[in-house]
Amino acid sequence: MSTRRRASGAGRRKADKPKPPASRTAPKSKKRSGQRRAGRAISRRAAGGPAPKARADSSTSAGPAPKARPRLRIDILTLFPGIFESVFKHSLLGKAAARGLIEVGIHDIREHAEGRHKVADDAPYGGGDGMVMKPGPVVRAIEKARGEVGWVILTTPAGALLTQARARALSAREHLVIVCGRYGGVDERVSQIAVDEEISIGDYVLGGGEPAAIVLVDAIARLVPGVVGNAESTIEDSFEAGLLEYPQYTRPASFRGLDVPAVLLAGHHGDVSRWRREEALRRTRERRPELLDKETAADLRRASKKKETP
Ligand code: 6GU
Repeated sequence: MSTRRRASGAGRRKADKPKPPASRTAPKSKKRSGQRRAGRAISRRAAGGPAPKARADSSTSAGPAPKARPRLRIDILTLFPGIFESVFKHSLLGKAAARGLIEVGIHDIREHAEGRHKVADDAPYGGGDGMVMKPGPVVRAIEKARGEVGWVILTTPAGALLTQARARALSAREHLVIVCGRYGGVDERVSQIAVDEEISIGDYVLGGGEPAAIVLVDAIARLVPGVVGNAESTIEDSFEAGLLEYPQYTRPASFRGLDVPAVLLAGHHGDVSRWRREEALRRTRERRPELLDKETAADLRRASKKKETP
């Protein structure tokens, strides 16, 4: 279905998720079925078709990890590889890696820089603060890491906002390459030549893309089948239903004068579900009203009406 377009000159469309409107390189197209980088033979699937379904389910069973192919490989390209060491060792991801579900590689972009000093950044043309990552080392690092099906993501505050839906889609891929941009930015030609998608983790500016990459990997990894114990637990998360999560309680039933809501102690599953849904809606309305689409707003009205007329 997706006809791969050979990028003419610098024009290379971001497949899948286009860059935010600022993009000058992306020709307008309603279709998300995308094309990838120019001049590279790629599989249909990699060419921006629907993300691959999770692979055959033989490895989800409990017990010692099957040491076959991991479900997801993630390669991170950075100027600061040390940042990732302890983070990934001490997280959910560390355990997933130990069980062979996810494989993570950290790569120093500077290794692809030239000259005795291995310079990987330079002052911006046109002036301004900060240093800009040079295109050569970044593109070479990407080309070495991405293989045949690697989906290349650049972390940048100028990217499209990360959402739970986006994280879920990315978790179904088999190989992600995450390039950590730095504060001053990355030469735009890197995106034109070798990046499939630019992602931001929120409307604030970080000193570098590394913390964003950690956030991204965490959000994606826990959605890979088998990483979080109970598959249902990720389905009930905040945002999966488009709502914030309902309040949770554990023992003791009374703490410093605050009691756990009686409905949770009574053991009536239907009542508990209803209560949770109402609480999730109430919280969302109070804290993040923009998350409520028309449909949920209607639900919310129904829920609060029921409350008023018992
Ligand atoms: Cl991905 N990078 C940087 N430097 N700042 C950010 C960001 C990314 N997302 C939000 N702020």
